[in-house]
Amino acid sequence: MASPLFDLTGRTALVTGSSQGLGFAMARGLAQAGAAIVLNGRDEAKLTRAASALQAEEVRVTTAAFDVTDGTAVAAAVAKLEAEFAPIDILINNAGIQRRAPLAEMTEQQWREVLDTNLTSAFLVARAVAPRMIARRAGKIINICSVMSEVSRPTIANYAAAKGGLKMLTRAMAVEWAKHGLQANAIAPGYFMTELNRSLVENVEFNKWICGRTPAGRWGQPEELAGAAVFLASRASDFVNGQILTIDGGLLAAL
Ligand code: GCO
Repeated sequence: MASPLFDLTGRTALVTGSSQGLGFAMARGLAQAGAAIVLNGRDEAKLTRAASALQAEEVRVTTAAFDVTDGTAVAAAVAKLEAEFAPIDILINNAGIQRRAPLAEMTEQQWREVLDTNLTSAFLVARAVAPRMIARRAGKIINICSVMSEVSRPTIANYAAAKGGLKMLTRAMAVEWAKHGLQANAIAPGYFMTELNRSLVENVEFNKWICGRTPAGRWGQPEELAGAAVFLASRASDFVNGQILTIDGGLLAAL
């Protein structure tokens, strides 16, 4: 029997980029703790499949297909959800992409696409959701950072810059919104088996390096983020603000 501290019954969570991967795994974890779920993505077919999977587990779920980098679309989608589905109590800013390239060869488009999707979107969605949370004097915002909020590696300067910025945006949200009863925190995953990392997992040399570089000696599984998401979405974290909870098998602890 889970402690009532972690019970999300009666709460509604919007998870961006949640038709698959880490976003879907966290959405499912919140649902298993009792939350109603809004799945977001741009591919309606993927969203429908993801929603069906949750409905099969008797989850109250809806989908909202909108581009998290388009402020007008974000504002309209959030207004519609609040009016027609439920007030958004929990926001997980998870949407993220990768456009890998050596920095000196990186195109402006590769830079801007990653910064827009991985950083600016968190600002745009939080800006749409937070005023309503402030009016209700309660809300949980969870930004999905990365170990790349702290370190980088060649070919992902755009991703590391975005995730570093997202760490500081998380703290900025906490500083401005904690007095209104909101808690803004972040989860920083290490290397997880996702579609975004398929090319890395399938690269024998990179796979060997990651398993050696990570004290746990393996890649993370998406469902291993659910516990941290439930904690930061629940009453158990009501006095936690501006924190980055790293889930990386010990990677950042090791030289
Ligand atoms: C890469 C990976 C990483 C991971 C993750 C680690 O190219 O090194 O895509 O960026 O996705 O962000 O937390």
